[in-house]
Amino acid sequence: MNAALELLASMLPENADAALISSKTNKRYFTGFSSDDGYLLLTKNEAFLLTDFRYTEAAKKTAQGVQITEFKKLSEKLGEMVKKLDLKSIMMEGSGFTINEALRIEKMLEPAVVIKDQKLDEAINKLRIVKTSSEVEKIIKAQRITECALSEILQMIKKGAVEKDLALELEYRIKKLGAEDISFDLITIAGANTSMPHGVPGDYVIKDGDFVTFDIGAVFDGYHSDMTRTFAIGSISQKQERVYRTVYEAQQKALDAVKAGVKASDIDKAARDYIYQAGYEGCFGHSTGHGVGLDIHELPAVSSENDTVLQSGMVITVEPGIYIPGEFGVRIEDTVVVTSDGCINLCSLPKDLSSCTLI
Ligand SMILES: [Mn+2]
Repeated sequence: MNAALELLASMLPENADAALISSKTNKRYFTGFSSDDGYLLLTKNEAFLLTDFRYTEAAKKTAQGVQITEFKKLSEKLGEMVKKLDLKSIMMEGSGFTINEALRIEKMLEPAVVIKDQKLDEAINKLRIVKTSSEVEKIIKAQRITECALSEILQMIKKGAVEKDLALELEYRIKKLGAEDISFDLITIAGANTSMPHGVPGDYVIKDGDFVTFDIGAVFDGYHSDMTRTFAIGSISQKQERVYRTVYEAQQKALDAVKAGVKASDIDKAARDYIYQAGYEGCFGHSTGHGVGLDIHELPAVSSENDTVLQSGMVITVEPGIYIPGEFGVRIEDTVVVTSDGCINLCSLPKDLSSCTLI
């Protein structure tokens, strides 16, 4: 077994003989191997990756710390393993299986009993929420690719450009620069569309005085990056300028509040209080951030509801925004690593208004 698998095995409660893991990202987290199909079966001292013929060769090359176990019929193989390993009780992920799949698997595991609680998910989340240095390295690599790609197309962000052309061009460059994928459908929206936090790039043609929002990221070796910059095209109104400066300051307040020992909700509060006091209550309807890793949105949520205490090694986004429907919106987002006395910002592109003003 590898270190991550050993840790999880040591966290299995006494009444559980094994854990069965199905979700793609959790399988990747524990084995380094990514596939939609197959299961990870972990006992207290052994780990097996159950896979079918289509994935056996790739799994043997890539998967770490597990015995690759090929199956022709999953029900037969699972039954055989339950018997051979003398498994009496098995935990299953609450979030990795659909109800149909869980019912089907539960039958296959008989006579072992499936433990139905959240404990396995909690144990996995506890490991995944704090990143190792090698995980952080991968997020940094994804972020560098994103910044490089954005820098390459910066001169295209101007009057006359079409939103979806910018998204396409950026996606091409991100992949060309070595990313395995984009983090999510890239958001490159402009003008009145920027008031929709997750607007979809379309045929809109950028004009003078527009804000253009880029919420973008890449995936490197499974790990995501996430960054948002809002650009001003030519000259903007005083109202736009005030909103930009308010978001900029709010983000700074939130970044200044990040350090180990602080509650996630306090980071949200730092940004939210500043925005509300500036008169924009009701214009910031999403939370301030989220964890980032093998999933683009993972724990901890940086929201007013979440009192999780930040620990060194957590990777979170800080992304306040102000959105005025029908007019415009501004969001500024960085991804940071929490440290004992603050944070390390993984985003190095400037975000002050003069740097983000393009002609
Ligand atoms: Mn984000």
